[in-house]
Amino acid sequence: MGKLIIVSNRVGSLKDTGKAGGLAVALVDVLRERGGVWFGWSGAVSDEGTFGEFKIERSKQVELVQLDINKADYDEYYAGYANRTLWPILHYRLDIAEFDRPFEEGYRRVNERFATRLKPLIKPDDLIWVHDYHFLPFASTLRAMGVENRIGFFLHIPFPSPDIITALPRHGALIRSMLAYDLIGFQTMRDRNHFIDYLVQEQGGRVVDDDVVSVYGREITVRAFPIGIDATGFATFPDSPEGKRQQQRIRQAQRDRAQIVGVDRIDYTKGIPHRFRGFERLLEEYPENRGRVTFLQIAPSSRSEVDAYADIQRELEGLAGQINGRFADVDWTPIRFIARGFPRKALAGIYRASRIGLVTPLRDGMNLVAKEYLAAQDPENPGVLVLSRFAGAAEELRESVIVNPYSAAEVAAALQTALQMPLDERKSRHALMFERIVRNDAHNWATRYIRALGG
Ligand code: ADQ
Repeated sequence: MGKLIIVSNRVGSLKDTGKAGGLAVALVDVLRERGGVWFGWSGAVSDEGTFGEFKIERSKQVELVQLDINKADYDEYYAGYANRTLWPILHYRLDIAEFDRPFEEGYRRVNERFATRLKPLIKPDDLIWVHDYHFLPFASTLRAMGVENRIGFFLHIPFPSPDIITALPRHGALIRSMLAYDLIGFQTMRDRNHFIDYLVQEQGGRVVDDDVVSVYGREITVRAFPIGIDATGFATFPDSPEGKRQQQRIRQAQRDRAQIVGVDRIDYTKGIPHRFRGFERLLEEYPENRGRVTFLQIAPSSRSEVDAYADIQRELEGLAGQINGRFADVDWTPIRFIARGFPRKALAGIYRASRIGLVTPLRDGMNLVAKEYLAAQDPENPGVLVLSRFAGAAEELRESVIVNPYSAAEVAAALQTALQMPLDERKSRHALMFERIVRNDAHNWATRYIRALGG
């Protein structure tokens, strides 16, 4: 059996410092099981590290191999094509996507350089698993260098319908380059179906078997692999000292008020301003909640070098101020907005102390916060998940209260339903979903994918 090679933009860590998500931990686990390499960008921008030595970290059959990129790569590949072109398009935001020839050029260049640097590390029986939108053409670059190994791809973010993808200049060449993979995985059936529709409508593909598409003389497996979290592990975090401390702080400050919680990276896809308006509508239309319900939004900034992100924090501060100004009382602040991250165990305590998890992205590949919120609940007295229909997680978490995040009225009504939900119903809904996220946890997800790839 050959080793496993994982390629992704950022590489996980070998030490579980409590900051890494369950996903990185699960991938290191599967790398340990068969021996492997995790290959990607170091996160550093420099001219020396770009063509020179790798940064290598080794422990127990696993090697992390990292490479720097230079300033032009950062601007064109990372901040450019990945985050200003592909990220918005794949999240259905044609209106803010930027198309720029140097971005495409930088994207191709970094894919080629990374493939060239990886090539000498590949042995004939190795399995190669490439992750996410940063590396769509990676396999085709490897194939051009003569690599014949099994190569799989998994997209962590949505894949929209052909109507949207075809608005991307030169989409034909880009998507065609993906056909060098043997297995292409998506988060949901919806994404998978969109991709197959695209192949059929735009590239002359033909579905030959359940999950197999024949296109340009190759057969490619296209399947949904909904990603999971380490649900059993996360379920123990609220009872850790840090988890308990957060619960205590919240209970002391909130007394018997019900807390609604939102946790996101600041990103226009997460629908945070819409969520604030939904909460405002709750206070308007269901005034019995005034003084009794609070909303805590935790949202550290991300990708602030991209213009579309820079303004969101200010918008949220403005909205919170406005809503608080309108409804607050001497002993009650309706919205608390915290613009920084929390360690995972603290986060678990915050989830546990919250009566509602409010997860309302406008588009999301999966959304792991929804699953973490469920995992952190007390099964004897669980809170309620209010979940956007546009999160990939909505395909699996059908017992949550599903909403249209664009409608403030619908979000308000869903919050009211959740606030009034009787204990029995909360318990039965939670039990069904918890069982499902335990069964399909991060480790199982990775194992199923690798098996499908031929491992
Ligand atoms: P993201 O867009 O980053 O991931 P998500 O799935 O919600 O979104 O994962 C975010 C992770 O970061 C969670 O583990 C969460 O706990 C953590 N996090 C977020 N805000 C935090 C905060 N304030 N403090 C501490 N931790 C915080 C992309 C796709 C998703 C897909 C994942 C995995 O956009 O749709 O689910 O990859 O495939």
